[in-house]
Amino acid sequence: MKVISRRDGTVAVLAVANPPVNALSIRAGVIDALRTAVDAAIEDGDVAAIVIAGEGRMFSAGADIADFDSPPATLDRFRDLLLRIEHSPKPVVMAIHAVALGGALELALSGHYRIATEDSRLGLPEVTLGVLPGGGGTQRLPRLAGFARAIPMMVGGGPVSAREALEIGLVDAVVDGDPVAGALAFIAGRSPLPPRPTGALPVPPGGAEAVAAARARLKPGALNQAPAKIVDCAEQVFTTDFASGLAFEAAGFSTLAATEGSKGLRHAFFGERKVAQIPGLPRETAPLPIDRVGIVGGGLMGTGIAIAMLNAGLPVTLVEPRAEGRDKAAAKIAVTIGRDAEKGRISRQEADRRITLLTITDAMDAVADADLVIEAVFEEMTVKEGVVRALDRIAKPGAILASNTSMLDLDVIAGFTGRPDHVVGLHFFSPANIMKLLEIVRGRETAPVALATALALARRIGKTGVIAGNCDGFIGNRMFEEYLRQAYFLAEEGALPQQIDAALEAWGMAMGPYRTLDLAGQDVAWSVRKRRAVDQPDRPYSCFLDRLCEQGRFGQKTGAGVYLYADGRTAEIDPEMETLLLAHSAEKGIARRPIGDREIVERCLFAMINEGARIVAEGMAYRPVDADIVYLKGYGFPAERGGPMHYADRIGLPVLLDALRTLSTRRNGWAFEPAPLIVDLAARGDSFETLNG
Ligand code: HSC
Repeated sequence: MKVISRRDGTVAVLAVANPPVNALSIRAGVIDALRTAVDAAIEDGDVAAIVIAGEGRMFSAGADIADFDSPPATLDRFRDLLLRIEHSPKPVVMAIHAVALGGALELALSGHYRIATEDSRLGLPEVTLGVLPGGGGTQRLPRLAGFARAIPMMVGGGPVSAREALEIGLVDAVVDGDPVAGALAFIAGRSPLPPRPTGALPVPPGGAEAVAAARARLKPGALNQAPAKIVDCAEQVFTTDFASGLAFEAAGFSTLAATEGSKGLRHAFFGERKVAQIPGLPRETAPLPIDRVGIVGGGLMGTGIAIAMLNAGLPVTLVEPRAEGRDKAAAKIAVTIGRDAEKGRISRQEADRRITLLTITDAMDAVADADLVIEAVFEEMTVKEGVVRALDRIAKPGAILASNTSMLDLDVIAGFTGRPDHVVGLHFFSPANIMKLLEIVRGRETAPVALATALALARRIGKTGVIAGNCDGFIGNRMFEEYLRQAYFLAEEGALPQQIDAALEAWGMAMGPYRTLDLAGQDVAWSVRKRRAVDQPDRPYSCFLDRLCEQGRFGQKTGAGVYLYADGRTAEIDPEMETLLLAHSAEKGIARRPIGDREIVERCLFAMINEGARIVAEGMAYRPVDADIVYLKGYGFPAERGGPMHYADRIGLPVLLDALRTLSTRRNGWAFEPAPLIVDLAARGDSFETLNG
């Protein structure tokens, strides 16, 4: 039963019951069930008023995102329901608790009155999915809350609290406890309660100014076309009548739902949730409890990881042998958490509470009672070996031992312990307290419950955990290496670093490869290149950046890398780079040629996708979407493109395959030798999506 109907005196109480989030689904029959219940209540002579609520955890998370691609006539069933509620001759009161987002808030807006519990969040996040509020939200919200509040809510997508909603007239009362009891009391206290259709409210003033201000803030050429369309819809409120505004909005919704941007953002939404599923492991498998964390190594990484844990309220014991290192780590942690208090993100008391959760010591034994111990010591196997062997002796039975390695073999590390099933890799990205991605590395013997525990921990500390197999570079850096290799080749063949960066940034990457390298430290990539020269002599790199590194130009931290950083932050083009590149190309006998932006984007991305396909085929990523999420969360890949593997699907694998084959005939073409998985999928007419399960 998708809607539970009951009577309380003369009030019909209708509760949406579609766990886990009460999505207002057309395909699952929720909309039809609600329509039937509303019709019955309106027609029932004994019913004087109607309350609509949500059963369980929340009012509702909105329309079912999986319905978006249905034909407009199907989507209209949702809109017809809202009009039916709005025009009900009996008053309809919405009883909101916890969450009323998107279509759920639009459902609430179609009611005549709204009651919300203190803990409620109300918002129109459609823009984050590349669409607009398509259930009348763009026409009803400005009428109720005014343009100055409504437009930022729709363009920004962020929710408001129940209290804010009350202030702006979005809800009529905020209650403690049971929302239905609150709605019933609201009705009882205001008898008779007249129906009050939102669509019939007078248009408030200030529309033209608010629309002009919002238009001025739009980013030209943005991949997400929803903000501009939302502003157009808001304009309709004061330039046309309600019915025409609704029709304009409905057409805009379908146009946006068909854009690449919306498809990419929806793929990202579902993907982010899919990566939390471990194939073969029942979803209800309970993770192991983590109540205390030990971290060994108080350097940059260890300190960042400690801050991430403390911010989630987890007690941390940080072990650092050097007194100077301990002082530095303590200061860094206090300053970082203190800054959150200064900026008003948390209260001073909360900051103090978090800092008291920290113990810093030089004694490794202090982690004996931790449920999880993370080693974040120097990236050198012999150093890791000593620490991990000691930890295996010290840590209590059943505790998880994690390595923060970004490049060493996890199976070798697990072999230093008597509990390889409880060893995982936790590859944090720097700064570890900020970056959203956590690659969770699965060793040969890692138990699924240890992975489930790491995933739960990631969520608890506000990160997206993605499980990666134990291969060099895991998912992210292994694909990034191929992307960088092309960026290097393109530079020695004729493009300048600033052109390569600009082309990829215009395509949507948050930062081009050269600016990324300058930020991360050119020395890091240099050490990888040196390692590769020994490991993989048959897969050459361009070595022009090595010359830069030999001069100590390691990027932002040294004031110069590929770019110059006079103020320590802003990248300025260094004319010397062109001189260096011309000399390098001449020395290598490469005739430089003009290179277009399209070639830059294709070569960098196709090389990355090709490696992604190998990673999937080897089982190093469970599914292609796992590689997508790594890129969206950790590498500044544009969410509207849905991640590299999704982007490949959008181009079409046969087209990608043709391009790979052509590129494989050119200079250094070995890097484009098509991955067998792409060949197979293209031959079968399949896509990466078919492997996502
Ligand atoms: C919208 O409402 C469009 C409207 O303007 C109407 C347009 C007009 C006509 C349209 C008709 C179509 N749909 O996040 P969790 C799943 S756009 C489908 O882990 P939490 C989720 O995939 C919508 N599924 O839970 C997951 O599935 P799994 C605007 C949805 O407690 C499961 O529910 N609303 C779904 O951490 C649990 O989700 C939003 O953008 C949905 N709307 O967080 C809100 N929402 O178990 C999106 C969730 O199989 N949702 N699922 O992996 C959220 O932000 C979060 O889910 C909550 C709960 C904060 C609600």
